[in-house]
Order: sequence, then structure tokens, then C-alpha cells
Amino acid sequence: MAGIDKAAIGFSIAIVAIGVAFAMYGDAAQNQGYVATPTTSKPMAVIPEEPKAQTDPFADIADKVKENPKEVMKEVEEVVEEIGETIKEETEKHAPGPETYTVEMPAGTSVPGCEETNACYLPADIIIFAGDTVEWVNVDTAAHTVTGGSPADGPSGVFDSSLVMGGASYSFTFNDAGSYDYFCMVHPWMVGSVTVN
Ligand SMILES: [Cu+2]
Repeated sequence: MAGIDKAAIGFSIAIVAIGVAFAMYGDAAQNQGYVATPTTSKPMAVIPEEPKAQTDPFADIADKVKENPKEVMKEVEEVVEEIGETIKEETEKHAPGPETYTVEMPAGTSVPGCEETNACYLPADIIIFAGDTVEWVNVDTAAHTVTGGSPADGPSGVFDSSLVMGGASYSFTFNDAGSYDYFCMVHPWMVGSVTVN
């Protein structure tokens, strides 16, 4: 996709710019004596030694750029390519368009107990993308609801299945990103959430 390629190129430029900035900063710092290890014994100039400087992953990037800029460029390009591929794969994975995810209302949830294992809806917490649909299937014999909100705060008004009989189902399409808690009006120990990215 052209958008991805542009993004990858932009990202590549950004990473190279960061590398160059580090290289330049490294030079400037050395020229001006702003090195982490004090070079004089003046008490006022003593900078405490910190392990931080050694664990910084960018600590030696300036040296690497100076020693072998082509090698560093190659490494950067490889990383950028990998990132680009990953973005492309993830995008294409979702490219077919909106998807429908199934959540079950399991048998036996009309009596408390399922809340102990967060299993009153299965799965109780799901993550989807905006535009996707969740279909709740009631495989129980008792009727349940899928009501946006929480037992403590009550219905949010965003979605509400009203009673879903045993064997029936209810679907809702989430068009807006956000975090949506829901519960069963009949059995308030039944709670779940949908996170929409
Ligand atoms: Cu219920």
C-alpha cells in the first residue's frame, strides 16, 4: 500500500535524523567537555558516576555512526524495513474490513460463581477495532442482557440488548473507539468489557 510505503520512508528519515542528531550531539558534547566522566579534578565539576550512561541503548550510537556510517545506515534500514513489514502485515490482517467477534453467555451464569473467574461472558474482556461487531450468543437456558454500563453506575445508554432468551443472540457494532463496560441487568455479577481501538 502506498500509504504504508510513505509511512515507512517517513519513519526511515526520522530514525536517520535521530542517528545524525546523536552523532552531532556526541561531537558537540565532547568538544565542549560535557562528557559524563569528569576530566578535571575540580570539586565543583565532579559529576557523579551513574550506571544510567552505560545502560543507555543510544550511548554508543554516535561512535558507531562515526566508525562505520554505512553499516549503521544499513542496520537502520533493516529495522525500518522490518517495522514497515510488521505494520503492513497488521494492516492487511485487518484489511478485509469489519469483523464480527463472538462472546458467549455461558450456561449456569444465572447463579453467582462465574464472576470468580471472570467467566460470566466468554471472553469477558475483548479488544476490537472501530467498525467491528460483537455478537453475544446466549448458550444458557436463562435469559440475560448485555447492557452498557456497570452494576454500580447503571446503564450507560450506549447499548442494551434487553432480554436475550436462551439460544438467542444480540449484536452491536462499535463505531467509536473507547472502553465499554457492560453487565447483565438480571444478574449483576455478570460483567464484561469491550475495548475498541
Ligand atoms: Cu444474566
